[in-house]
Amino acid sequence: MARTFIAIKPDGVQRGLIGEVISRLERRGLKLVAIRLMQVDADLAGRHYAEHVNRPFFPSLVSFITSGPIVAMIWEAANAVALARQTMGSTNPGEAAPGTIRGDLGIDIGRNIVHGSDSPESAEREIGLFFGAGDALDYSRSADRWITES
Ligand code: D4T
Repeated sequence: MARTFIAIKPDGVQRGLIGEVISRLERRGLKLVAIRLMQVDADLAGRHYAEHVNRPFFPSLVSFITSGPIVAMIWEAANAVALARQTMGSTNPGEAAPGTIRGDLGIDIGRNIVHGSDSPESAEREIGLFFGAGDALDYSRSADRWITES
């Protein structure tokens, strides 16, 4: 089954949106297989956002993501990356569609509540940065057959 890495950023934690974000992904049907409340340090932030190192917003991005606890998670579903990004909405909450996490809960690109992997390859890399081997649980839910046909 495909996996994606989702993080509730410091703004989501500080605003009391942990339950809201988890609830939306759960209600959609994705399965939570690992979760960790943690503080990101500058080293991990730099590795996670390595692709943005030369962008003008990089320093503020690192400062923001290290500013307080985040909730790191692994979610599972067929096509988990695309499903989660659709549920999250566009990167800029000001442009995100109503009904999405960012479209319903945010207004500013620098405070966009959640992170989600943008490809299966990114998901694998990011899961490796935030979790160790064996952290993700393999289990089935009795509701699974009511969420997917096969
Ligand atoms: P994340 O990585 O947070 O899920 O966001 P996206 O995958 O949707 O978007 P991204 O990688 O392009 O941006 C990473 C992160 O940087 C912030 N950001 C981005 C910002 O503060 N200013 C900007 O101009 C851009 C493009 C928001 C998300």
